Amino acid sequence: MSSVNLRTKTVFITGVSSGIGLACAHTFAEQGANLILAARRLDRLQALTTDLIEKHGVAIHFGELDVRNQPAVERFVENLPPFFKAIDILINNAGLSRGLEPVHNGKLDDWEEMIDTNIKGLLYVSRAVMRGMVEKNSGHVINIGSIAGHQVYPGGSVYCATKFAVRALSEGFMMETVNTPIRVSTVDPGMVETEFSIVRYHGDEGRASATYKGLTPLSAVDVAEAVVFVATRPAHVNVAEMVLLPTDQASVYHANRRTT
Ligand code: NDP
Ligand code: 8X3
Repeated sequence: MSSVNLRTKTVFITGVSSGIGLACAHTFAEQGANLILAARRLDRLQALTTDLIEKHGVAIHFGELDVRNQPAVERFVENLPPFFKAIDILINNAGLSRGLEPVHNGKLDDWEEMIDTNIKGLLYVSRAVMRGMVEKNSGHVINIGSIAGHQVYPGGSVYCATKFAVRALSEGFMMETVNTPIRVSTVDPGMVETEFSIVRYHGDEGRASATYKGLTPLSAVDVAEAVVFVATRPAHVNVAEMVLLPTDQASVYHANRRTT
């Protein structure tokens, strides 16, 4: 069976203004896919779109979107231009962590933001997009989970809970669409050096870079290439779950940090 050709596909990626989502936008555009790009930072979206059209000549629709805003998510999907209406692949990437405090010192705003983005936002986007996939009887949802959806670490209770939820939702979506050709996958990376830790530590770049000290983390491109692999398997193959770790990481507790 032949692999899926992305040239004929429309791919919707959330959270493309940075990190893994940005790398996915580049990698899927390189493969000739037409793209729907969303994030909150519109200036970055505009620059990215110009760059991708110049380099790859693909069709792109982009728009400012906060995935936590359910009516805005509905409007975004409802108002897609006709060429982009039939979404073939949804990459639920938008997400974040905030803080590393134990629950008894936890900041409520941080919890709300993680839960609203990583769980509820993913649900809102999936609901709006999967409706169309079920109608046309085809599609592929690829969720960006995390090693934090497999193991919990102190200070990560809430973030890990959101990523355990992403894993549960991926399994549930897969079961709910098993009588269709729709595929549902989760790609679950370990440490990836992006803006993730800067966001976690509310802009403290020193603390963020210490996260990766002495080891070689994954790059956003490493993850994007894995996502392209998942998306291009032949139609009868579903990579249900892929855990992708740096060679220097064996679990959320075990990392090989060199001192020299
Ligand atoms: P980045 O901070 O570099 O990128 C996060 C992206 O998500 C940004 O484009 C941001 O865009 C977007 N985003 C955040 N909140 C919202 C929102 N409410 N609505 C729309 N977009 C939003 O981090 P990563 O690339 O590392 O993170 C991407 C995903 O990968 C996340 O789900 C994260 O949990 C997951 N992950 C990351 C790992 C890592 O070690 N880096 C490891 C495992 C998983 P904007 O602010 O412009 O809206
Ligand atoms: C991000 C990876 O280990 O920082 O999901 O939680 S970790």
